[in-house]
Amino acid sequence: MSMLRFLTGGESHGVALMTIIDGVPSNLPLRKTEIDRELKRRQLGYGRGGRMAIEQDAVDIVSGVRGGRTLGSPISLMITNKDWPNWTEIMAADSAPPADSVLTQPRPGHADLTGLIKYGFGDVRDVLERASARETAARVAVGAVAKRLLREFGIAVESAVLRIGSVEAVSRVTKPGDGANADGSPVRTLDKTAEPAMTAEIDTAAQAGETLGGIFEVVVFGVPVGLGSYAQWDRRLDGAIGRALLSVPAIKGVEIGDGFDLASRPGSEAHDEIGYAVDKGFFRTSNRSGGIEAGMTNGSPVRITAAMKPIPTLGKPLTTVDIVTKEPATAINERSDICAVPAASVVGEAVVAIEIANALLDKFGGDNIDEIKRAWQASREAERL
Ligand code: EPS
Repeated sequence: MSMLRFLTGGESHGVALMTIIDGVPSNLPLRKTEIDRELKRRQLGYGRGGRMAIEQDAVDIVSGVRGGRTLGSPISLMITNKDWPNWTEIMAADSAPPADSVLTQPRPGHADLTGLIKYGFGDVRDVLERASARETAARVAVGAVAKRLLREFGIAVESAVLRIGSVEAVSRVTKPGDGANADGSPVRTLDKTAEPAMTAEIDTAAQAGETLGGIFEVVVFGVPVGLGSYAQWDRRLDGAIGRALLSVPAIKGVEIGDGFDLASRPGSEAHDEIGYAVDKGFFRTSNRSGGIEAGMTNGSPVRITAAMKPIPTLGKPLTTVDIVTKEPATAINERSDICAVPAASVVGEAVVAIEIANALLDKFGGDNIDEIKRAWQASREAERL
């Protein structure tokens, strides 16, 4: 089920990144500044590379918004690549790239080699331009629209970094506003003790020609009961969230709630017991499930963690094979980030927001925002049985 649909297009060093979002209801207040704020957050983070010094990502709203409100028509967004003027020859649409620009040494861990084989190319650039994590800027723009929709219903999607390399943070997102607090940290952690150790580990990695991965969490506050469904596999919200996060470049693992840790516990310590109070209705005494049971939100905050592998473009490149000579070679080393976990946490918020917004529209429907609010209000009253 997809009420909210979108595609992205654009190469990392092409003219621009684009997206068309279909299914956003009418009369939703939406401003360019709100989208730009999210794009800016994605660019930040200690350990990012030279490209982020060039770009100042900002959106052009091309369609679907008039007078600061959505029209219910497709919303087309464009993020121009500031770097494009430096790439007009190599990335030209209608003339061959210079012969000396051809890249033939694929990076282990990136899309390069498999992409070359799959699409029948002889230049790694034909693959890396689209496989680049720059695409996530477009998804963050879509996520900003989804977040704006969710805000109308008091739903907030927040995140923080829990690990960078070997350094673990103990503080977690526990209340609305913690995500904004994490924005105040160069590594988006809430753990002030871990922060200097994290930045030091990034410095050490940079000196060694290394890159670093990590773990971040995304928490959604204010979710109503019953987003998603057990009735059909592709309506299970945990499945949709898992897919969305695993489709972000370099994400290799996703946990909902206590995730892998639940596997080693007895059943009596793995679930969330049910209580009832007149003032707040049904509630859970814990949140081990991460707010999702049987593919549906149960009213507790939705809590997700995701693991990011280290970026495969290394200052000290790995061994590969030149696709022309078939001789051992060192992998190409485009400038890159040392660590992009803080940025990935912002991307994580975006893709989760899109899935929650999609599930919300699926449940409450409606062409305009007021219609949806009426259905949402009726459902909230029904939560108490
Ligand atoms: C990125 C832009 C890219 C990379 C990075 C993410 O820019 P460039 O290739 O010009 O340096 O910095 O992409 C990767 C790390 C990757 O492996 O693809 C961005 O906008 O986020």
